[in-house]
Amino acid sequence: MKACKSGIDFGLYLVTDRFLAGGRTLEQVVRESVAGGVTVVQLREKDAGAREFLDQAFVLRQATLELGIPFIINDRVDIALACRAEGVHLGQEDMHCALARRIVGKDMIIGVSVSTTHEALEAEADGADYLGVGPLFATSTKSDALPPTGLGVLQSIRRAVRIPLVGIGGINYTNAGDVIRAGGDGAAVVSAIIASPNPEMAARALRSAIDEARQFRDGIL
Ligand code: TZP
Ligand code: MG
Repeated sequence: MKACKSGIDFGLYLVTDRFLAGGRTLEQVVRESVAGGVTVVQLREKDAGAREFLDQAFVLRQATLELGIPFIINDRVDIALACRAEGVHLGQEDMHCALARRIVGKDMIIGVSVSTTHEALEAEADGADYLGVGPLFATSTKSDALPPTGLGVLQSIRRAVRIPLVGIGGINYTNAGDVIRAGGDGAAVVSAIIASPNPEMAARALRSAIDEARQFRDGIL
């Protein structure tokens, strides 16, 4: 595993979507998926107002503290600060990373979504701690997702920057190992875990594919 400033293991990065949780609470799905091997949790709320977002953020902040798992807030620097999350994740249309860095200080983790090497270099120069790269494969989870980049973009970005890379978009247990072999430090998933009837087993299958690919990469297998 590559060390980063925070020591975070980005191996299996869960991004939430409460509309895919099928009547279960996000807290329940998060707890089960962490039992199966999720290493980071990001709260992503695209339709919630600030209060609803904050209510959910406080619930998952408490759960992730109890579970010892880093907690990241999607889009909203203010909510990340308010709930004392470990990090905030910014897209290309969110607050610029450099400005967010000035607001959150040097210790908060900032992740940036990128789909090109140019965006990756810019985000790294602006102080990003890790990058979400994708969508790598076709996904129906994000309505405004760009066309899939394929793994070639991840390989190119791996050669261009030093910070950790997390692949995202259409990842499941059959292709998660490919993401690691292409240079990813981890794989971020939404539907493969959140929409699963058994989030713990889904996470376990993903983790075992990721761990095996990491062991190959690190020359252990
Ligand atoms: N950003 C790029 S693709 C995506 C996000 C949030 C959605 C990924 O969802 P899934 O279900 O893992 O394909
Ligand atoms: Mg965003």
